[in-house]
Amino acid sequence: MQLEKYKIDEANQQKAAAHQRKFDYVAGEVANLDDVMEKLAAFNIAIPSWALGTGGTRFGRFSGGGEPRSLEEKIEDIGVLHALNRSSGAISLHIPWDIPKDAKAIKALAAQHGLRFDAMNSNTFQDQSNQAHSYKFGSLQHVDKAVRKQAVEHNIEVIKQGIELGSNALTVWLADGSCFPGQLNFRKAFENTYESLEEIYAAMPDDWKMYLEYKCYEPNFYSTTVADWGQSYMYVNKLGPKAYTLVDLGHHLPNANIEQIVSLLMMEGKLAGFHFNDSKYGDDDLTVGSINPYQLFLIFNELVEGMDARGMNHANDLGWMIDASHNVKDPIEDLLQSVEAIKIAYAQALLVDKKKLVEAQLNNDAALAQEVLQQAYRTDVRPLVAESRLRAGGALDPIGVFRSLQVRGNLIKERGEKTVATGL
Ligand code: AOS
Ligand code: ZN
Ligand code: ZN
Repeated sequence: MQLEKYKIDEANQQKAAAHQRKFDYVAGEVANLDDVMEKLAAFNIAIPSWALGTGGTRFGRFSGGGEPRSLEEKIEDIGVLHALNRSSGAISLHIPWDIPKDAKAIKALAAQHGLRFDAMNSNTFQDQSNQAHSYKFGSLQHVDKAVRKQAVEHNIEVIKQGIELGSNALTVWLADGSCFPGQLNFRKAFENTYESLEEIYAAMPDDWKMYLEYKCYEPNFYSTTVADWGQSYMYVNKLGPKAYTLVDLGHHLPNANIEQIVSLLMMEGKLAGFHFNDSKYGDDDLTVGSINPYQLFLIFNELVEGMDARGMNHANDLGWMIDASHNVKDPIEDLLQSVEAIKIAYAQALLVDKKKLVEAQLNNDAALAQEVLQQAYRTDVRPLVAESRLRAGGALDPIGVFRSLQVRGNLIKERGEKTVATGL
């Protein structure tokens, strides 16, 4: 299934006049309009291969039908997303949920849809049928060297597959930890994990990065061996210049000040990038911006400030990925919403009057600082984001077009009603 450009253009025609009115209105208010439009156009967010099917929970899974049954079909779905929003030009694979049997052919198919391969994700949190040792009591932390070795080798295999595809980053998320007090020795678990990570690190090409994710709980409920940003930072700092800390928004204790974590990791040159999602309670993996869009804006405000202070390229110098999974929405519509929410927060952060904010900070003027931030946050930047899509050949109203062209219906016709995305 491929979306024809002329159909998107036709749909845009119907919305053109109303869009132009809204765009002119907000554009007139934005002093740095060209800069904002240029940066929005360059900003892409990688789609995780596991988000294209209904994720479900451990209590059940309700497939919407027409889900991708292979890596090729996942790439096609991301092609649809990218055709609609022109901002989803990358895919993040998960091994072994995705098995790129013929790397050349997979790479060519992705290129056909304008996609590149973002970070590769390894999986040592589940047992595969062909595996010698179990990860029930951890992988890189395991008390048994043979289990650690198996997990290290898996990660090295993922790096090899990534090289073939042109990726240049490995994301390591560990479920390692313990469920009960006394179950493990924290220090030894850390040391084992560090030693395993060192071996993986040594196998990475020089132009690769390791992204080490942290998570405070789940599936282990007493301790996690990379539990928070400080612990991840300890590992990546010891590992060396190719290792960075990845922030997944859902992996913090309630009310953590994520924007402050982001700012400080960037200050140390150790921020890898993001797994974007939203949550009310824990690692809910809900649609980005569905619960707390103000927090997302505050994070982007720190990102823009920090990246500018360090002379970084917004689009390329950090890893931008979505990590979401849930039960009730069409996965493609959900991802369109997530990408849109990220671009809105980014656009708002680009509108912050930095000069005024710095002045307010130097004068200890807390009220003015809040005014400056909320002036940007409360600006309706949706027409700017839509205009950026339009100029890049995308849809003014991606979900509207997805629905009016009956994309899901066509996918169901093509793939069937009872499909289960591979790996989930
Ligand atoms: C798990 O909670 C982490 O967020 C992982 O990044 C991710 O969900 C997983 O790798 C997908 O399998
Ligand atoms: Zn994640
Ligand atoms: Zn997570």
